[in-house]
This record gives sequence, structure tokens and C-alpha cells, in this order.
Amino acid sequence: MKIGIVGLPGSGKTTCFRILSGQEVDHHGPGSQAAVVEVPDERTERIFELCRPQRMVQPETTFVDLLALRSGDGRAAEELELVKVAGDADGFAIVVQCFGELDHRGEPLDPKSDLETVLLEMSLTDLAIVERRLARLERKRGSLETHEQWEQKVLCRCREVLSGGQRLLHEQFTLEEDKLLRGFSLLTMKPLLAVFNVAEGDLEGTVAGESRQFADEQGLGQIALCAELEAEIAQLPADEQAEFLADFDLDKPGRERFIRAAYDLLDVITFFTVNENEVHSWTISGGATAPEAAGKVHSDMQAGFVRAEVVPFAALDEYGSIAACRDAGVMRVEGRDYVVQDGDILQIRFTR
Ligand SMILES: Nc1nc2c(ncn2[C@@H]2O[C@H](COP(=O)(O)OP(=O)(O)OP(=O)(O)O)[C@@H](O)[C@H]2O)c(=O)[nH]1
Ligand SMILES: [Mg+2]
Repeated sequence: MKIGIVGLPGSGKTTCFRILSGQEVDHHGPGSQAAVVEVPDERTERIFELCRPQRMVQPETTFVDLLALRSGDGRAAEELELVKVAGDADGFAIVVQCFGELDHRGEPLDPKSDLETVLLEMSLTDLAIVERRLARLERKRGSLETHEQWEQKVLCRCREVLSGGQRLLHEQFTLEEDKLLRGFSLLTMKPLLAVFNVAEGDLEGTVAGESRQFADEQGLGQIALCAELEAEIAQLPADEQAEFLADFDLDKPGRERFIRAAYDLLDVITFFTVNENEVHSWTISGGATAPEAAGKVHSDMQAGFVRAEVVPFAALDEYGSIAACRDAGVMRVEGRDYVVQDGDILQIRFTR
């Protein structure tokens, strides 16, 4: 999974990246940087404890600290950079400045307008991509093949949506159209998480008020956190971290809340496999079937899928071992159509 971090200059992108990656970075120059982050799942540790395999593998997510989006001048180069690095992202986190009095231009803080600007910039970036392609097709007018005529129609529809400042995510496309558009790595086809970066004294995000409502209306996921405070807490030894979090009435570190929100946004669920060697936790899109989950582990397992033996995490937690679950009759045998549930422990049976 890959999430791009975007936002206006000085909104706190790099600070968020530091919380997520645990890396000490100073990122003001051109270019972007990525960190692969191991995503904590307490259940993996519990399974490890109960089943005692040799090792534990947690899923990973890549976060990319991208360039600041700027409106107007100088956009073209940044656009290209953004599409190049972020084209294959599964979603974006938009960091919105809600701390301090003034924004990066020295104007009074206006989170709603900042968020609008970022959304607009993303639509305009897509619009430029669509128009470039349309112009190329237009040049061939008269000699367009049937599939190009179809493409032209699809792109004209996109142009209409985008020039109205809307995103493509909420448009209904057929599978074929969707496949075509994916090839363009359009930014507005991906889900968005608004990260309201609030001041230490405003953890409820009152300053973000209007912009939160706007994010809701736009169908964005959202969280509020104080990036600077979280970054400081993240530097502390583990036992002191808990104390600090409690002091600020935060039940979980920002890193975990951020990642959780991103997973919810992307509709990602976690399933587990366990044998004597390892417990492995995997992420997959919500709605995926058992053979698709098997394919995550190994393509042979998907091709030769026979059945899955399923133990929900809660059952293992209660009965203490897979064998005990089987004896208690809480292990289920599921076929090809089974939709994997968050927390399932799967044993895939397959033929080679
Ligand atoms: N008070 C306060 N300051 C913050 C917070 N988050 C970030 N800052 C400060 O805001 C400044 C910009 O933060 P960065 O994380 O570098 O922002 P950025 O979006 O990466 O900035 P550019 O890459 O230059 O666009 C830094 O001086 C941070 O210390 C916050 O939650 N509260
Ligand atoms: Mg930065």
C-alpha cells in the first residue's frame, strides 16, 4: 500500500512523514522521499505469543513525502513530479495547516480555503493530463480507430467533471473505462484523507471546524492531530510516550491513528496466516474473496485454491490454539466465494 502526503507549503507534511517513518528528516529541497513503514497490529503479536512460531511479519505501507502543492505559477513542474512519484499511490493524505495565526503567505489562517485549493490543484493536474491526451486524439481527427473514438468520449466526460472542479472518484465508470483511466494515473481517482494539523492547545480541532464539514461534504476521510507534538512524543522512550499521551488525553499515538485512518479510507482489512515458521499479517482490500487472499500469499495458492480453513482472531484469542478452535467447532471451512473478514486467520488448502 502506498500513500502520498500532499499539502500546501509549511502545512506540516514533513513533520507528519517523520511521525510515520520514525526518520529524522529535513526536507525542504526539491524531490520527494519515501519510507516503508511497518504497520503495527497488536493481533499479530498475540498470535505470535499463542502459536509460538519462529518469527512475525507485519504488513508494510509506503508513505511518500511529496512536494508542496502551489497554486498558479510554477505548477507545471510540480505537477509532473507529483504524477511521477504519486501515480501509483493508493490514496493521498492532505495535510491542512490549522496551527498558528498566519499561513505560508503570511495571510490569516483559512483551513477550508487551503483544502479547497489542494482539491482544485489536484483536479487541474488531472485536467491537464486529460487535455493533453485529448489534443493528441484531436490531431488525428478523421483517422481515429473505434477504440480511440471511445477513449475520446470517456475523456471528454472526465474533462467536464474536472473543469467543474470535481473529482473523478465519485463518477461511475464501467470496468473498461476504469481500466483506461487507471493508465493515466489520475490523482482525483484516489481516495483522500484530510489530516488537520492542529495546535497543541486545540487537539479537538475547533480551528478546523468549517473545513471539517467541508471535508465531510467532499467525501474525504479525516483526522485531527498535532504533528509537532506527536513528533516530539515519538522521539521519547516507549514508557514515557504512554505517560505523555495520557497527559494530553490521547489514547493512541498519532502514527497509529494516521495509519488506521488510512486503512479505513482505503477499505483495507488484515488477515493472518500462521505455521510453525511464522505468523504473517497481510493487508487486502475489503470485499476480497478467499482465493484472492490466497493469491496475496502465493500465486500458486490462488491457482490451486481448494478451500480455506478459517479461525476468527477472537476465537484463537479465546481458545488459545488453532487445534483447540478446531475441537471447539469454531473453525469454519470456506470455499471460493468466501469474503475474507478482518482478523481472519486462514489456512489455505490448495493443489499444485
Ligand atoms: N505549532 C505547530 N507547528 C508545526 C506543527 N506542525 C508543523 N509545524 C511547524 O511548521 C513548519 C513547517 O512544517 P513542515 O513539516 O516542514 O511542513 P511541510 O509541509 O513539510 O513544509 P514544506 O515542505 O516546506 O512545504 C515547521 O517549522 C514545523 O515545526 C504543529 O502541529 N504545530
Ligand atoms: Mg516538507
